[in-house]
Amino acid sequence: APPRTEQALRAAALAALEHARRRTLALTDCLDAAELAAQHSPLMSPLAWDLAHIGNQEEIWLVRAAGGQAALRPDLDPLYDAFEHPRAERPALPLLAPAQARRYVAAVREHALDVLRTAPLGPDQDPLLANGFVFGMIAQHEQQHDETMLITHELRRGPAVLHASRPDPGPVDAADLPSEAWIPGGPFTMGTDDEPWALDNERPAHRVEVPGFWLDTVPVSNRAFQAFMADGGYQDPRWWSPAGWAHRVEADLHAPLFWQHAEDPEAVDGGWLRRRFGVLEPVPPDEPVLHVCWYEADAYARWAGRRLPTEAEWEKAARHDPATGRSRRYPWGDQDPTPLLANLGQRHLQPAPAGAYPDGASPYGVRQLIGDVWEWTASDFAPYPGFAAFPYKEYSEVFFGGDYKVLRGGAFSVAEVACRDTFRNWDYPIRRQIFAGFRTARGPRPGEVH
Ligand code: AVJ
Ligand code: FE
Repeated sequence: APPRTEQALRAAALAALEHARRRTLALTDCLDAAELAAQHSPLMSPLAWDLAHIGNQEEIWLVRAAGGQAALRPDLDPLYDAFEHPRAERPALPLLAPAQARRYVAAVREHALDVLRTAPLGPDQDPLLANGFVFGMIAQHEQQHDETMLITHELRRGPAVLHASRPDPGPVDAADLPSEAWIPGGPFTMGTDDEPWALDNERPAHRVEVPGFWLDTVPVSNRAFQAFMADGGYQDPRWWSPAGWAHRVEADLHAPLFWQHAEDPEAVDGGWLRRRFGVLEPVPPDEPVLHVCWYEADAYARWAGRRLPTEAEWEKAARHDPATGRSRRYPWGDQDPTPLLANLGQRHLQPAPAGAYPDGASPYGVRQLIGDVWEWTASDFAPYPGFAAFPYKEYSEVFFGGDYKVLRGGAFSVAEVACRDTFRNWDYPIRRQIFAGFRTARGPRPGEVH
């Protein structure tokens, strides 16, 4: 957890901001100005838009709101307001050229660090500054856009520009694990009041009664998903919700995004290739399935005689410590993630095999709840009882209302600062370019002993 003395809070905020900036620059310095200004998919902004938007949000919240300083570039606010122009229209705006955007974010950072050097950050300050919240919020915001930019890199055509080692998670013993874990019924504490940098939608903490259920020990693998495909799962409306089937037909879904048939199916285990950050490679059977939409996850679960877990089920499996009755920060306890516990932070550009990271398991023996792939849940994005928008309605509140499904747990693409058992992500149920997979659940069968 971020430390509580002012000096330590200042150091933690500085480290979080600098870490985010290194990642932002790594994702943008690898492409030329034309590629940064181009739109690689109508679903995404030009990378140069994300870059300047990162700076603009930092100017608004750190320089102006926290620092009380005059605006540097008020003229940029409407160009980089995410609600003013849909992504598809952004390339036509009079945006800063990539070199100008780089200079702008660097200038904002100078001012923001001046504010950080002198701002009072103790727990008794105004809630924007207390425990360094607004600095943590802006570091998380930049990291979230770094994930968005990584999605743009995934969609981009052309030779690979990003490179990373394969995950090295130690021995993987998925075959020896029980396929599901029993999470006993009873209340647990969902959400948080005391995680200093938790965002508004994670608050407040509240007790939730969760009946006992079974949860997959590991995320659904490519091998398991290919069994659904081979069984005609994409062709059988029985497995799909009505809205899911309509979308399946209209969008002609027949495999996860970025998959294509191998020309010589005999030569490739399972017969499928995938494009991953500019490289075409065989689909690895043991990896968690990636780039499926909520409708595909829901259909797979029904085909398997199961269902997606609710958000409360997911969070109980990830947080509840049966020994103490407490909710913790991570499946393995309260200590910060390390490379032996979870695949986070864009250290690798793919998930580790299903069953990896035994040290990161929850007390119930559930693995990879944090990192590797985002996990679709059954739940709509909605406020917790007692929710209060903070510090702005457009972070969460405008997305409530049933159009979005919640994803949990973070992926290899997600930074440590923006990942914890309470963190909530959301997207439309048709979205597939995000780094999303899933695991399944079921209730107890009548008379079943566990
Ligand atoms: C939480 C990932 C859905 O990207 O729309 C970025 C994060 N909010 N800028 C998004 C966010 C404002 C948000 N998600
Ligand atoms: Fe944003």
